[in-house]
Amino acid sequence: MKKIALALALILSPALSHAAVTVFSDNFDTDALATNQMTFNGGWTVSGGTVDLIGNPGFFDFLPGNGRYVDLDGSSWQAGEFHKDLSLTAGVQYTLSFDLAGSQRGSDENVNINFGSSVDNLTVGSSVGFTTHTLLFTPGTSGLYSVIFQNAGGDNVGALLDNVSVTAVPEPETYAMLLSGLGLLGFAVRRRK
Ligand SMILES: [Ca+2]
Ligand SMILES: [Ca+2]
Ligand SMILES: [Ca+2]
Repeated sequence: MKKIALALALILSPALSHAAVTVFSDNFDTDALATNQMTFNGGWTVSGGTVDLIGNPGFFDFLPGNGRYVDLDGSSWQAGEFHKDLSLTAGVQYTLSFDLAGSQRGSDENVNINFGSSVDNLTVGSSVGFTTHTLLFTPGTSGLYSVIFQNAGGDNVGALLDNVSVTAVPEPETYAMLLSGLGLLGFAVRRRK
């Protein structure tokens, strides 16, 4: 029983310190450089237009030092909807974090961001560097939810996107459920003995 208690303490200690759990993380650095790129290692899909995968080494690398990143308006005169589905749990608060930069090519850009039912709309000046933004979402029911970035317009010059992540900090009720579940388990183990 002592061993079980120790194991449980080890399992629970990171949870009890309210450590954030990373659900999804993508810096685009392993994706292939290409205009109108449609294939992404992070499982993104592009619909209704295109995006470009640009950056290091020297492929339209407008902001060197960030590896590779996404130009949200591709090279087909139609900005694509950049879309990633994630399986999320009811009652857990999720934080979408992403770095957005201006086009670096003279035009201000407007980007609509959806995370589940949460919406944000950002206008980024051309010369703005990568800046971190966050958007919160707590699903009412468990299931698949979307992260969507949609650049307005279709002039082949878009805002730049990098370092997209979704993290979760479980609610106190989740811990309570977890602890009562473990308590029952301990009771069952004792009874068997
Ligand atoms: Ca990157
Ligand atoms: Ca482009
Ligand atoms: Ca534009």
